[in-house]
Amino acid sequence: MKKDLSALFRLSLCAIVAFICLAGGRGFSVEISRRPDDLLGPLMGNIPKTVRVTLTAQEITATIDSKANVSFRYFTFNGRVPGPFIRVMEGDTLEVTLVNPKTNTETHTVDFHAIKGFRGGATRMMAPPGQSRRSSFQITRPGLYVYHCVGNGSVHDVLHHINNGMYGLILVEPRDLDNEFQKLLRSPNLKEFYVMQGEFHINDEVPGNMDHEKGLREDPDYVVFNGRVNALSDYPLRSTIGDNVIIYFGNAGPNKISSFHIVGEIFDKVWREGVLASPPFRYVQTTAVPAGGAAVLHLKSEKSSTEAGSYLLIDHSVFRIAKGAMGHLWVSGY
Ligand SMILES: [Cu+2]
Repeated sequence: MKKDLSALFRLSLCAIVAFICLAGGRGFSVEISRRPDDLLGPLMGNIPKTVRVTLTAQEITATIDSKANVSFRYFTFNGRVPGPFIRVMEGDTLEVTLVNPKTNTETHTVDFHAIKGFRGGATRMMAPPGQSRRSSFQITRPGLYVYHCVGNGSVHDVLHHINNGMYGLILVEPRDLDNEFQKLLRSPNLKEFYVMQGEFHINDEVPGNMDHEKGLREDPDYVVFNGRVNALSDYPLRSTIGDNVIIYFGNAGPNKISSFHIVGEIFDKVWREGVLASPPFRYVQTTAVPAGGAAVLHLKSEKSSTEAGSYLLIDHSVFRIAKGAMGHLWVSGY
């Protein structure tokens, strides 16, 4: 009996060690990517309200490159990269709850570029493992904004937590119903998508961890859309000819400016820098989106000028395609 228990103990130990090795290094498969259609539709009503959002910091090991069998220890909001798409209207109050479970190892917080003051909310929302924070903020400026973690607020943590996937977008719809973007939201056959570009610098000696030196050299291993290689090929953007397609595109960086382009398409309207209070640019081939910035892109597909089929989403700094910066838009006929 004693011998049996000892064998059982050894077997359990082996299983635990194998799990830790796989989870910390290569071959542990968890879906990290948020699907591009995972977002709530346009807001209804025009009365200022309180929008409540809960963000849970989750430190997760997941596959970043299934072909090369590479895993990475991500930091996420709500378990996916990017974090949830948050949608409010100009003049609303945003009530944010940040939960940092005690199983985490890092202090987390959130800096909303849509908030004026309080370092974007980061000073109020900073929570060590096992604690949570709640605070409310007035949202006064329309636009498409990035939000991201800055860890404990140190320079190292700012780089580390953005590098590791802790970011998302918040859309502040203009309250003016005559605003051109607001009118687009009320047009027929609307298809909205959520895409974020991010770079990952991975330590060769400690698999799964960030490589600070590669970050300083601005030499990422991966440049990807929605958290991992092939995320937007496995889960492409899907539309039909006749649709009004909107892509909410954000660039987390941490370093590079994205030259976002769709092969064989021209953006009919681009609200550059995510500035919705100004008129859009028309007929744009490639749009530059800075690290920590965003853009709202509109594609009107028409039978006369749009071919059904597959379109490639790329960063037109084309060597980044070899690092993963590619996805697909599938356009079907009637
Ligand atoms: Cu964090």
